[in-house]
Amino acid sequence: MSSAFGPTAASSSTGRDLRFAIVGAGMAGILTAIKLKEAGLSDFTVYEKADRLGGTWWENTYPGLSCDVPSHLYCYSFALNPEWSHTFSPGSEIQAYFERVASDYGVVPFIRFGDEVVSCAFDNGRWRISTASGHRDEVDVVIAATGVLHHPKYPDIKGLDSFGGAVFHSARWDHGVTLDGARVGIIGTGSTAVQIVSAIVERTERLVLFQRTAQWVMPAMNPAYTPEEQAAFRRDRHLMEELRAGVSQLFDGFSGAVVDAESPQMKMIEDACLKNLEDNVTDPGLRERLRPDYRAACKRLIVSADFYRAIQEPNAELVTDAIDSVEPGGVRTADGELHELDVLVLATGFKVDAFVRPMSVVGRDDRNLEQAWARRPEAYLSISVPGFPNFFMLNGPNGPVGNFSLVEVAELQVGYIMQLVDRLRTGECHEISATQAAMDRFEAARVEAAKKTVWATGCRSWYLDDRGIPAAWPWHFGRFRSAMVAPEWEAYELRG
Ligand code: N01
Repeated sequence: MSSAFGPTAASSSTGRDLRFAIVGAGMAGILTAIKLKEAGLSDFTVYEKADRLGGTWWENTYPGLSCDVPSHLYCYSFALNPEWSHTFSPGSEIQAYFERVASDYGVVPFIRFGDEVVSCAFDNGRWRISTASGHRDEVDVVIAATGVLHHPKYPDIKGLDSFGGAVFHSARWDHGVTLDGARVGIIGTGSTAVQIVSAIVERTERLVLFQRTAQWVMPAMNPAYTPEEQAAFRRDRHLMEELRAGVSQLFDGFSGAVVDAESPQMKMIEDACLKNLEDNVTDPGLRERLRPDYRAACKRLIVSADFYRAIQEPNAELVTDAIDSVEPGGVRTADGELHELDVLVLATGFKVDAFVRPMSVVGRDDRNLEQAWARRPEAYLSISVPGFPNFFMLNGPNGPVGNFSLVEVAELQVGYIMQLVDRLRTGECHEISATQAAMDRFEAARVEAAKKTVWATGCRSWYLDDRGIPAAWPWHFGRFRSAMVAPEWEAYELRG
């Protein structure tokens, strides 16, 4: 089979044999495995620390989990799925999809489950890999597909450990804890908390949502596909392609809006969110407490059909007083009130600047990634770090993150990385990494552009780095697509 990404290693019968390690068997790792195999580069192992593939979709099992990117876009372009149940299908369906595709494309046997890569060291032209179990490997190329929203961020709240009921992070959901008839508190109002609130409010005796910052909520219906629609998708793949192209275009429009805070499109998004609030929250006091005091889409935009309905249920309470402490009986707020609870859910987000860490990565001249990232994580086009040859990242630092399909992003990145790999495979060079000059130029332009995005208009969000600058691709998504078509070779140092 030939690759969809132009001339590949598969076309060269005289090329070098390369061995690869893929780190992570989530959406991006499975994708990479499929593309390597398609290109005839079958000497690879996918290292996965969990016992199952799926990454974030395997780890997150909270009630209401779904993807706020429509399913026909949040799937591989080469494995469209006529069976999606909804516009925004639930997480369990997405997990099943990745498992089925991995199986259909024959990459499951390549995965080493339950073994975490703890270190990668570049030595004499190859990467030495060590895992937690003591397993060793030596490879020519490492492709890190370790995800972004991966390490739970626990809040630093006085007395949290003293809570007498069940307490857990949203990404470590404890399904042994009953919610039916319980008094449940949720800390956080991000995409996760909003999905949980909508899913569980009716089961609880009382639901208390602790809001530090109000959110803009974009309304979006989530209709189920009818059996007739699914049958039509099965019969005619073009229908899915058309649907996907339409949704992709909508997201392109969104990307154009968010990178230009003053654009008319941004105004339309803000108006739609505002209308959602005005039309759907009846109590004026509650409406004011739900009204954000910053620009729409400055934080990651919440997409929800039913959050406002859920928070207006008679057993739901929105608490906007700051949390003072947690006590055995519940959460005490700054006004002195104790909110008595049986269950406390920490929907407090993720440490987003870890990327491949805590894996130790030692590049050329014994320089490690901690040193290279001493200021903050940086990578040329979010893929390659100077001095770390043949080490490529998917969804690495400063890539497109804001309400896009990360599947589309990863597919574009894999296509690009395959072209870097081709240079190695054909023997044109033995080591390839971005130059420091290219990295610096890219980063300087990125930071300047990031300052003009809506993410930089004054709010707290996980998009912002330690300087308050958005750590994201700050241009239109079309520019990302163009950048991924082919490497600019002068940005790379090719050795050997
Ligand atoms: O996390 P978040 P998330 N006291 O970081 C609050 C993706 N995702 O898990 O806003 C009180 O967005 C914090 O308050 P504030 C998506 O990319 C996708 O919800 O900082 N509150 C905030 O409200 C998303 O953006 C889907 O003032 C505290 C919340 O916790 C990303 O995951 C679904 C606090 C954290 O929000 C992360 O979303 C779900 C404290 N000490 C998630 N500390 C899709 O549908 C934190 N907070 C694709």
